[in-house]
Amino acid sequence: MSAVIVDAEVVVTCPGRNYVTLVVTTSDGRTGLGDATLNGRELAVVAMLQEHLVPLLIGRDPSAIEDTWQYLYRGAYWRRGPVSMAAIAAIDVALWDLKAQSAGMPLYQLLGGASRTGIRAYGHATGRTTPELIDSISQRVAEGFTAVRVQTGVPGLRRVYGITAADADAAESYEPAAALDRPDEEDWDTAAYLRHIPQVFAAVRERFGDELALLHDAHHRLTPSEAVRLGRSLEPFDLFWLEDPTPGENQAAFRLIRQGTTVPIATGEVFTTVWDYRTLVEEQLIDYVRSAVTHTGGITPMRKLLDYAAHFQIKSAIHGPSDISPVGMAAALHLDFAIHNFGIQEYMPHPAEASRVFPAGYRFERGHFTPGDAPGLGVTFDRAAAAEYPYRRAYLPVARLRDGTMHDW
Ligand code: EZ4
Ligand code: CO
Repeated sequence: MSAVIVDAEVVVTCPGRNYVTLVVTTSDGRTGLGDATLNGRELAVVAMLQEHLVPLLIGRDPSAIEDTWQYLYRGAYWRRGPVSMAAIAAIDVALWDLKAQSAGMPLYQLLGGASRTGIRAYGHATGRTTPELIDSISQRVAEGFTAVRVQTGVPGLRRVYGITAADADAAESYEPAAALDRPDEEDWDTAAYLRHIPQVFAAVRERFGDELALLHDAHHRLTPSEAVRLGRSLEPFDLFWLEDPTPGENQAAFRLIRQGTTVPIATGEVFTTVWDYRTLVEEQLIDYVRSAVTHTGGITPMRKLLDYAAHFQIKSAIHGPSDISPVGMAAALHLDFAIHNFGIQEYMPHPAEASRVFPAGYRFERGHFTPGDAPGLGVTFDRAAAAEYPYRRAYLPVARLRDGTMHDW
């Protein structure tokens, strides 16, 4: 008789930040890992898994990945949404991990094999002032990165998205999800931002030359016309992309941006299905798909989404913040390695404690990753180490305008 799923355990751990991990065990004693981390809403996914999805897995055939995905997605009646799709993603990735382990192959082999020798990644640079930012970019370049996301403080604003707080450890604080009772508050002034950014990119280009790829994340802050103004003002500095210029719920807004500027556009880190991309892809309104394997239902739908995008000359740029665990990062790297339309991979280092909890086989060298050749995802989960770091409630910040009005973060 072929193996069945006998257990699926959900483990929450906080090695520097919260992670939700699914451990699927089969009757022949194999285990597969999935990442179900949804930053700031972690326990909602835990409940979705423990209360609703794990009971459906027990006794199922672990090799029937597509059928299990359809069973959980169509079978719920209530489709989409980040909580459901993160829960389904963890199951899907754990089943791919199991299948690749049984085959004795690294997962990328099951996805078609290597399409490249290395996975180009971009690192993160941040500074409250331009000299501080230049130092930060220099560090990334010294580490081997050939592409860097550049975020900067804005004069007159206390704290904005992506900027290290004065009292924080710069290496780990791009994502300020903080263990506080209430979200931290950042301030925002679009006019000040639009005035400041072009001179920052001028200084960065001047200092680092033409070759270094520069990326920037507007983090959903702008209207389409403001995005056009920003895009145009950055055209002389040859950006690799402008990310999330405007909130993505209204896909048609991207038509206005596309008509107004030639800056390449990346979006989708908060999207959860292919439907969120339909207008963007069919009308070629974006250049890069930012979805995370962890938040978009796993490897199964991500492969379909990226193959669909490929037919419209749109490339991958899988979300890789430190709130995706090394399990989710490994899943992204295997997919990156196999698909044809790979663009770039985001990389934000995990806290050092997280590397203890999730020993991973992927490697970073000269700005590029390789997923490793261990069977499956190539990541293990140290349960004893995980138990040393209990969950801590944490929230992402919010942003307010100068008069106190809530704005998009
Ligand atoms: O703010 O992952 O491009 N990366 C990003 C991230 C997101 C966080 C949210 O959980 O915008 O830093
Ligand atoms: Co982003």
